[in-house]
Amino acid sequence: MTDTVSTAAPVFSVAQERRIVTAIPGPKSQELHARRLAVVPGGVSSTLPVYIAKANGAVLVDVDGNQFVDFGAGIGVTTVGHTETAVVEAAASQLQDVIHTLFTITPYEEYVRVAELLAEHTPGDHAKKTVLVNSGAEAVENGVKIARKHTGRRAVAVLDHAYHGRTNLTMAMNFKAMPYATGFGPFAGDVYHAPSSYPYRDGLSGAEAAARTIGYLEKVIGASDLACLVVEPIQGEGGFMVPADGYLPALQEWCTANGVVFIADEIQSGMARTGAYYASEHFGLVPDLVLSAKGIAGGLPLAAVTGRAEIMDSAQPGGLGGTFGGNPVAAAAAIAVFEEIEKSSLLGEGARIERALKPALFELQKKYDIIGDVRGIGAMLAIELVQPGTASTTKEPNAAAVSAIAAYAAEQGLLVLTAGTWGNVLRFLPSLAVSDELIADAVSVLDDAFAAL
Ligand code: PLZ
Repeated sequence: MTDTVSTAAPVFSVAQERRIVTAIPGPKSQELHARRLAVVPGGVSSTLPVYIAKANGAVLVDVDGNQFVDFGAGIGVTTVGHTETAVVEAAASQLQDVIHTLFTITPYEEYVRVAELLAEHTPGDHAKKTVLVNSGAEAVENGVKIARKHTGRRAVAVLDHAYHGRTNLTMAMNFKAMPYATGFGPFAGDVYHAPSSYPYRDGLSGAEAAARTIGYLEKVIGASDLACLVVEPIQGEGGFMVPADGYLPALQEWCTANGVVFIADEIQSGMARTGAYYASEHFGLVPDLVLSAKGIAGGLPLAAVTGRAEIMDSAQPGGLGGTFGGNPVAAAAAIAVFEEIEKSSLLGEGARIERALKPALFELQKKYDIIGDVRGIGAMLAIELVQPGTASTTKEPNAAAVSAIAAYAAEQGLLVLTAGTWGNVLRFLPSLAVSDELIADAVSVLDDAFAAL
């Protein structure tokens, strides 16, 4: 036994098990859904319209008493677990003290502490500074603002299959028009989409894919006009593609050599999800700017741009801010998340989850030939589904199978999320609180779902 491994079993207020007691959605959820349809626009959809009354650890409880094993964690937000005790206590205590002042009017310690923690835990040991904002998209917007100010250049480059948000600038940065951008233009200009590394589909080595990306950047934009390259080290909405070896370091090296700010969008891949604080670490990257959101505050809205002090300091006084950015309650929750990661050795949990889940997914792939690819790192794993008989040839996307499996799983009490440019990826991003038993249980549901296809 080593003293770095926590042996105290977490205590849960909800039994960590699936339990289905009604049709899905149940009668109370259906009633709520009817009310919702009258007052919430159709543009806001819900993957699984069961209305949640309680959540704890890796389990959601709906208003009808059904319990779901949550393999989505609110798209990678409740990484430390739903209603994690330390997060709840820190937020509750902060609510009693100060709820809001606006940091740019009268500051408070919690903001500074989060910036210190981010300086400590983002990759690299250079001097770093942080601005806190509300959402992932806002972090992307601010990263681009800062990079443009620092370089005096106009162009922004992103990669194919990327997802960066729903604001005007970030709509232009996403790969998929539908449903994120269609009809919502005009869009921000000077955004360029470069080819990415997608080993299952492009078959390129990291060096080959990097040469293709860099060739595009040099020809289509020209380094001297390029402010920043924004990259998700493991793409989230795109389908958890892990780039080929050497791809990301080559991009970073080219950016450094050409004065281009290298921005890692770690909004989905960060905060201990992959077994490292940031997925960048798996690739040996030291990004100029790192974007955090989602998992950073255990479920409260908070996001951050952390980066090299000299780049972050290029914005003029008053140039960065926002009413709720770095809200004291969200900041207190974030401090608790960082403490919890250390105290409960949560960096080991990503690897544990990968050990429990990934081999089981490879076993499913042996059984079901529509599983074309199994990929991901830590608690960020996915399978890409293709049409029967095409897994090693044309790899024709199979979105229908993904929808059918997600629907079957939901009826059995397992919430899984979809992803992918063609909607043909099932992604698994449970909270780090998910036990090996729940993972085995979820795999048996998936096995049944594939068998039932
Ligand atoms: N960058 C890598 O994954 C958010 C989108 C949910 P916000 N992804 C989930 C939805 O349907 O809107 C995301 C991301 C990456 C940026 C964002 C944007 O983060 O907090 O949703 O603005």
